[in-house]
Amino acid sequence: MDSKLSEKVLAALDQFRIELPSWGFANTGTRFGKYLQAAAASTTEEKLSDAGQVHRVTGACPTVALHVSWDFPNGLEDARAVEKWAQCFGVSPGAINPNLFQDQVYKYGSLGNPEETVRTHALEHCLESVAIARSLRSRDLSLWFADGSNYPGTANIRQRKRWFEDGLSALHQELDPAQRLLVEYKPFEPAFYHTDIADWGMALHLARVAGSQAKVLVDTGHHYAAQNIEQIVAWLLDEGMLGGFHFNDRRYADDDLTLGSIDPYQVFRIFHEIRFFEWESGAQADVAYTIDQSHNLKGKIEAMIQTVTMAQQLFAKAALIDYERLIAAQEASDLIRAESCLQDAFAADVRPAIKEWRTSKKLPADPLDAFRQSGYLERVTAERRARNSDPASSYA
Ligand code: RM4
Ligand code: MN
Ligand code: MN
Repeated sequence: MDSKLSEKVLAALDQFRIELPSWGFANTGTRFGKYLQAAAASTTEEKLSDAGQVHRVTGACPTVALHVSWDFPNGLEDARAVEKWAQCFGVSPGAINPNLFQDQVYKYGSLGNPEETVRTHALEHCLESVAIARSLRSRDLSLWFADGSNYPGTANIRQRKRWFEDGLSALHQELDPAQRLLVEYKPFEPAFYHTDIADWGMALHLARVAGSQAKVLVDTGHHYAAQNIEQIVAWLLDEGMLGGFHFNDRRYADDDLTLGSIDPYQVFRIFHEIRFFEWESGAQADVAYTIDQSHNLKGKIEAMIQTVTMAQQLFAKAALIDYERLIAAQEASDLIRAESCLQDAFAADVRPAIKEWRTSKKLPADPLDAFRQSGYLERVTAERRARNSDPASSYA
């Protein structure tokens, strides 16, 4: 690769940060059960410790997204301890995710529940999450609602929409000026007939109604198989409404597989839309990149390192697209030349330039190998084995 191109890769990697999900280090499973891993983290301290390892070898993951019910079992009271562990393991708290799907009261929904007491309970949980975010100086409150119904006629869809509008607006009023609400959408699961926030149009509507600090969060697994995700990304960018991503890959539904394992060109096309927007607007897109994966079979820390490495590669490839050339080809409707701008960048081997970037930052040239050599996995496997032989009931 010539030096002009490798400079582009180095500059892109300097700007690329991706947040780790605390729940990605825990034993998670499918609705059929969990295969337990001896090394899985079960406390927040362990999750942050594992995240710290990923950041140590990649240098690209300084923050960790946290799930309130799993990481703050005593709510706000736990914030100081979480802050201390994060600091101790060299990471910072990232997005705060309220948990609005696990408590028994949420059987018929949270903000969309027909019972007012449950809607109030859900809002209070969100408000406490804002307080946690404030106390940890976290910018984003990241909301995913499992609300929906399983059978036609069983829910008042329009009424529930209005309950969501009211709840999110009330929540938005409690934000500090620099905080954001990210509204995630998902077409189905756990609800199988209707989901209250099923797609990006619904999330966009609710974010607009909630207030100016609310944006849309795109989870790459939360689309129908043939949907053009990068077009959604382009539209949200153009509307100033793209808040962030949950990255994962999938073959069928919300499979939460490691990024780029099935379709790396999909992720590249998303990065292309972002880079194209940045090139045209001259400003860096204010978008939070976060991983949201469930490592049922792969070793959790290794799967995370693999994901970060893949994300860096695909982001670096997108940074090689020649936008002047692309625009000229688009304007001339020279389809093959335009398409090859993307294909050439995707085909480039960016790995040597990425190694160069790592070395210049005093990071290991091969993060996975460095992790394997470190002995960390053997140590935590021995320490955690006994606890992990006892299947717990919660998702993470
Ligand atoms: C959902 C969604 C949320 C995540 C939960 C665990 O499908 O992706 O973002 O918090 O799973
Ligand atoms: Mn998600
Ligand atoms: Mn999901």
